[in-house]
Amino acid sequence: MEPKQAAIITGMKREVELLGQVPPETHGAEITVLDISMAVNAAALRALLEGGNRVRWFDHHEAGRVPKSGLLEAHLDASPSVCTSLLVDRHLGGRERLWAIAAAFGDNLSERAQELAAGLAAPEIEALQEIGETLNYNAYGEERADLCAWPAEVYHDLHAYTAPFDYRKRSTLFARIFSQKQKDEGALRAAQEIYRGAEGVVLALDEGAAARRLLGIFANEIARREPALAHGVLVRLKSGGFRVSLRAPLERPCGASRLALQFPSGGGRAGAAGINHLPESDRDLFISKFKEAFAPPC
Ligand SMILES: [Mn+2]
Repeated sequence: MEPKQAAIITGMKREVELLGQVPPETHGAEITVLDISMAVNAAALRALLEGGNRVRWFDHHEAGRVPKSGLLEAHLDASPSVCTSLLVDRHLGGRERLWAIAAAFGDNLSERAQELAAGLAAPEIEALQEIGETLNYNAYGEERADLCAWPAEVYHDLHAYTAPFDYRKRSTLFARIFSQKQKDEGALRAAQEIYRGAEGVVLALDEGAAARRLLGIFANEIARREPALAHGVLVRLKSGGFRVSLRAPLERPCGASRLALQFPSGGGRAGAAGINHLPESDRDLFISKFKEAFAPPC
């Protein structure tokens, strides 16, 4: 809406300390910050404001203390029904609503996205959902080489399109990411069920780029499909043993960290936790502890 000559700084999903990558000698610049927490970037923000830069910030993570400065314009809202694109949409008065809907789908706010999409035809809604979910998928990986395309490249490609439906149809970069996502989904669907009980399911799959990129999304998806069950995904490592990803039942989000902490490399939260390395010889022990940890009432 406000085209400017700009340098783009971006990262993978968990690379969120991005403001520190703005050269510290920057003065009098206009900086737009999207979808990263102000709390984790507080020191860099303070320095840039002291350097006389104007900063405009849109975000939905915990912000911490917001500095008082005439140079800072903050659009912050941590309520679970918004994402950064919906905050930008609010600021723009809905002038680019279709892109906002696509992005809301990408941030797993499909209910909000569906509400905003009321009145669109089903194939249009599907195209917006594919755009959001595919671009969100492209942010995941353990290292940069795992990503199908660097997000800045995606930005420049996408920016050339006015309408998302055109982008969905014509962008070859998008098509490449979309087909890789489908391949990864195929690889993860081949996961083998090694335990199923009244309290949950444990799956095993092989280590590889598909697991590195998609495991987080996959674990959330299977948890949603069977919300009464706990889920464990064992990724078989080439070097031996497993890396474990745990989700408590969505209907009873407790037990995951309690189970993970019974192993030396475990950690996490009550609803979602993990074990960095589970030796092959501890597999059966893990399954018996899994049954214990999620046996109701957990
Ligand atoms: Mn977000």
